[in-house]
Amino acid sequence: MGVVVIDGTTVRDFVRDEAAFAKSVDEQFAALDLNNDGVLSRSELRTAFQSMRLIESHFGIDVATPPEQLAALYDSIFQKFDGDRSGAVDRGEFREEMKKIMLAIADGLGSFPIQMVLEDDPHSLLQKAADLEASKS
Ligand SMILES: [Ca+2]
Repeated sequence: MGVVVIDGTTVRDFVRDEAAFAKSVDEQFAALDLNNDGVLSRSELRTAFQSMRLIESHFGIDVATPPEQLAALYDSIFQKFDGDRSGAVDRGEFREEMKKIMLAIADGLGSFPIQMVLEDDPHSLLQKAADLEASKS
């Protein structure tokens, strides 16, 4: 686990740095595409969100959420990502939706820096946002 100090501006700057953001999201996408077919299936996306924990802040899951509600929630998340309703999430769809999620997190953080404890995840976008910020100073 690592501790980062992060605020909304850090996250927003990261999303606006299109090259860095696209590269990070693409790396994350590749890591999540377990069967390497170039798209994320329903179960791959679900595994992703279960491990990312991003969802807890963005979609308001807490530990007490019953399994059937969780299933419905993951379905609705999948539909959000699968913009063209093809039954799978491609790289462009993933980028687009991750951008929205990160901007929503930025709004939630506001301008007041907070400490966040991140689990060890080489593909954590929040970690990368913090790294980018640190590299500038
Ligand atoms: Ca796949």
